Amino acid sequence: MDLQLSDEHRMIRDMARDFAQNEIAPIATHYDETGEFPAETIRKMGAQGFMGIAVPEEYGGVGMDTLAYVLTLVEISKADASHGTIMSVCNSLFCYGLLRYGTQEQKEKYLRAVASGQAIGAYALTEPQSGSDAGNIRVTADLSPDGNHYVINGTKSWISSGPAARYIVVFAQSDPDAKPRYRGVSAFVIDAEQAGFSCGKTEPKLGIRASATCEIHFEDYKCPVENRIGEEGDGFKIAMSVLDAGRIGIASQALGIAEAAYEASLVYARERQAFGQEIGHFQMIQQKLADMKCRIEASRLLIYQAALAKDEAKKTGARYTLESSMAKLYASETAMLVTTQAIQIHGGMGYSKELPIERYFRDAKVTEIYEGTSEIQRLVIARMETGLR
Ligand code: COS
Repeated sequence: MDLQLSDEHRMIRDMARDFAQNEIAPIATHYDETGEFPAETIRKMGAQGFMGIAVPEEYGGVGMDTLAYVLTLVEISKADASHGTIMSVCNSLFCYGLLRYGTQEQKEKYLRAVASGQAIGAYALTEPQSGSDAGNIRVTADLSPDGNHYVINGTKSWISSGPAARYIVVFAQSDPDAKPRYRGVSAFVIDAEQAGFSCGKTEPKLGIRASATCEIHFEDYKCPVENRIGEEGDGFKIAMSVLDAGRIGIASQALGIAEAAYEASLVYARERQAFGQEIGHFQMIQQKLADMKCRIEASRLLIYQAALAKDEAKKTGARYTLESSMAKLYASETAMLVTTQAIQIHGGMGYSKELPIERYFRDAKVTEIYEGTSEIQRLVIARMETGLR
């Protein structure tokens, strides 16, 4: 694995860092406290090209690779994980799926709008009864007798960016008799401004509070046949392969959160005095810092490996499920460990809302849950390694 960043990679990372520190970091606390959606900075990120980094320029993106996306997302998440969530969903869960499986017309209409930052994209897989058991989908998509459209009915839950999204990739059962059930799932791209779509309750969340998350409802929503992504019954595999890409994004978000917490801890360890000296002199603090640093750098390597595997897969068609799950598992558990230790190092100040440390801790937790819990990542890794299901 070549660990040297190219000039181009360094350039986009530095640009993202400047943007994140100047535009996002100063407002992060406000949006965390209010839970408002940060529409203005998201619009600016769209204008910078941050919503379609690995999308070719012909479809409104920046045309860079997955490593460029990772570097950018780490910087954004370091300033504020909520902005990181919105960015990750647009890039990975929406754009990647359409780029890989969409028709030319779908790419022109929907991919371009989201990749160029003109509209927000979302991804709707989870339902009240199906989180980890993603194949157990109850939302239905019935083909009309004239074969022109599907009628979609049901509820999806925990939809990141749901209240703000214009276009959403939705997974629904188009063949309820299929055995196993996941073989009856199809994927669609829907327009939230069409009749039959509505947003339900917004989730009050522990962390990533500025990234709006809600239920969405379909009531006789008419989805034209040309909005189906892939063939009928391909939906579950499309959902899973898109999550392979998405998990690299969440791993990057987790790394950004961990870096922010670690850097704050370093500064504090150099400055805070106790027992007549800076607390960084104490071995118990040193041990924490050393473990945090090692976990962060190991996460980075796993994420870069997954990013390279994903780009390689474009040529070979191979799956990078293993690399992606390893990166997500390790980076998210690192984010939780590092933010927990960061609070400990900061003591009372870490527990106070006067510093962002407690926000990092709250934001880190979701990375062990969404886009596949740590338990699901372990299951995926073990299945890939043993070949057993
Ligand atoms: N890429 C392509 N195809 C995949 C795939 C992937 N990453 N993962 C599974 N598939 C395919 C399998 O090859 C299998 O295909 P066949 O029908 O040809 O055999 C099919 O999908 C079913 O796979 P599997 O039997 O492994 O499905 P399970 O029901 O056992 O579920 C888990 C697998 C649990 C791993 C899956 O449901 C999962 O990832 N759950 C978590 C969902 C999630 O992350 N939710 C968060 C939503 S976004 S916030």
